Amino acid sequence: RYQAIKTGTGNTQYSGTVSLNTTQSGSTYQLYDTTRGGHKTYNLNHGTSGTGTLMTDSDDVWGDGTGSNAQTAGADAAYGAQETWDFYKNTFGRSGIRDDGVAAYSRVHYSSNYVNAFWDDSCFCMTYGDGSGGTHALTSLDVAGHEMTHGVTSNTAGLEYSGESGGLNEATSDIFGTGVEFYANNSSDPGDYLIGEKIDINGDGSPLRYMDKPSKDGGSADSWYSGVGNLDVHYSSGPANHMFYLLSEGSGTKVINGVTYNSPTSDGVAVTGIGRAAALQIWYKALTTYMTSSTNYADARAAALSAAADLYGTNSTQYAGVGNAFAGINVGS
Ligand code: ASN
Ligand code: ZN
Ligand code: CA
Repeated sequence: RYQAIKTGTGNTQYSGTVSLNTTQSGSTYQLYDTTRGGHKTYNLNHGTSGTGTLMTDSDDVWGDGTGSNAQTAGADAAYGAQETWDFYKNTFGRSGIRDDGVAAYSRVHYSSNYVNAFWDDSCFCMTYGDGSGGTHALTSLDVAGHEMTHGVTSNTAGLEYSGESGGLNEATSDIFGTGVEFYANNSSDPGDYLIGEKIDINGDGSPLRYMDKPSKDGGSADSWYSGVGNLDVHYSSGPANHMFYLLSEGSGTKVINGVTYNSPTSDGVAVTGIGRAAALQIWYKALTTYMTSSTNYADARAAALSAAADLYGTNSTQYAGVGNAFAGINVGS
């Protein structure tokens, strides 16, 4: 039967009106992007297993920008998958989560009022809940990029999800989730060093996490200390998130896309940033070349230094920047 690649319109909840690649099958449109490894978006319709049903539509306009329209979460999820695919492909030359050219799939409307989103290696798929009240799905760009990055991490370094390696696993998801958000350059959700600022998970408009000063969330550590691996992985991620901010932007006060950051260092010594683009390249190479399942904070410093040496040389400002940013979180000297 007649099949064609189409350009649909997504009326998302968090990213405004976006273009989505869809598939026309007969007189029906499917939320199926054959141009990015074959990504499909399914509606679980409040179920918790299987795939539910492939999202389909009669006019190729998806959602209405509100969480009360069932297609809206699908539009956000499809957009998140598209931008995450493009970020990894165009930034690192990585072709999908396994780097094999094959897309994962996404499922929306998981359970009821479910306030989380998660990657699952066993189905090679992404799942999104609808959030409290059922109308604030956890489908923002940074959350989508965060969760799918868990798949990249498990297919590369394999950082074990506990102790210091667990914190580094979580931070890697925040780092590349933030990379996706900046990459998308979407005026409704401009890039920032905050995680989950669009999904109102706290009910007061505050983000889940802050990379410039992680302790602003009330639980995360700003710097490494000997017991940091005993924290929940979403808190032991703090020092690595903070290191990435320092490496990218430097310490002190800075305004980016209208958000004011004020990043301290553990020793009070100012750090100069090397730019987000180089910081992303260093972290990706460290993750995919030097980190292993048991990498801790000291090992992560060595991995990032090795990556910076490979990419820029040991006499580069980027190499020195890695040492300075880790010193700013009390790792190395
Ligand atoms: N949203 C959580 C996270 O990515 C769910 C999980 O997989 N632990 O950290
Ligand atoms: Zn995570
Ligand atoms: Ca963000």
